[in-house]
Amino acid sequence: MLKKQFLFLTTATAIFTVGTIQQSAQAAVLALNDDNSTAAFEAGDASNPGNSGLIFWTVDNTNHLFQNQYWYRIGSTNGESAINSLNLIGLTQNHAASNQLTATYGGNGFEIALNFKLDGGTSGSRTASLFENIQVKNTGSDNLDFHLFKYTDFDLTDNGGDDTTNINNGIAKQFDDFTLATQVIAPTASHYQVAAFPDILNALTDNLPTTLTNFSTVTGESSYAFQWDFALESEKTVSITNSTFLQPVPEPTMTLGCLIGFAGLGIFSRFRHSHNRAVKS
Ligand SMILES: [Ca+2]
Ligand SMILES: [Ca+2]
Ligand SMILES: [Ca+2]
Repeated sequence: MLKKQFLFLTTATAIFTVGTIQQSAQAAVLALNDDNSTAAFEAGDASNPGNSGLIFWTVDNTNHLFQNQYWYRIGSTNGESAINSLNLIGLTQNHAASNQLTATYGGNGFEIALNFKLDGGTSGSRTASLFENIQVKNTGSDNLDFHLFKYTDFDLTDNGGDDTTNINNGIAKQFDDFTLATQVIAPTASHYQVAAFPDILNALTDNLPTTLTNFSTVTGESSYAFQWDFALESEKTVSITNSTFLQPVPEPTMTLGCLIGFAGLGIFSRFRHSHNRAVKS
């Protein structure tokens, strides 16, 4: 315990410059900033499972994210825990509100290091990217039956009710009329799920072991998750990356959609015309 505290204070004073972290490891919201984009990361605060991890991500002043967080489980008998319920043993950012940060959590026989890098686009472009790397290291002598969950709740263009989400071949796409979010993960997940909100959040916060269902498409208020199951040997590290891109819904897609719509109406009209004639004759 003393060693952990010492490590924490050393990290905080040597690298970190935002004062709040020394007051309480349980309440630390850090900003990430780059060009047209800002995100906020709640590193601690285990009191509200829906309010930890990344808690917003704006692009050109429009927020698209409600939550982006990791849960884990060891073995297959208990429920999952959010990583911010672990001890926060390191929180590093070169300077306040720079575009990168790393949070390190210590558990019983393992450590989790989570690294974010935000890459905003030019002002008005409505594009931005977020790169995440999460490393789970077995620091003990026993092998760990590890289950890691990445949970994402976009509410695109400030409203999740008109969003459609689909996961296909390990790529999650969520869109409304204005914004497209694409998330690419590596390595391939063991399981995934798209569900109406808050089904997945409830599954990750109950007391039962959860295996995601591989359900792939939902329209309306929703969130999604990926699950990696792996055997983590002593002293070994598993690394998982996620790249997420926000962009405007491409205009050509909308135009093509309109053309298909008009063409479809034309065909329907002709069909109905000939059908009516056939019935009448
Ligand atoms: Ca929306
Ligand atoms: Ca569960
Ligand atoms: Ca949502």
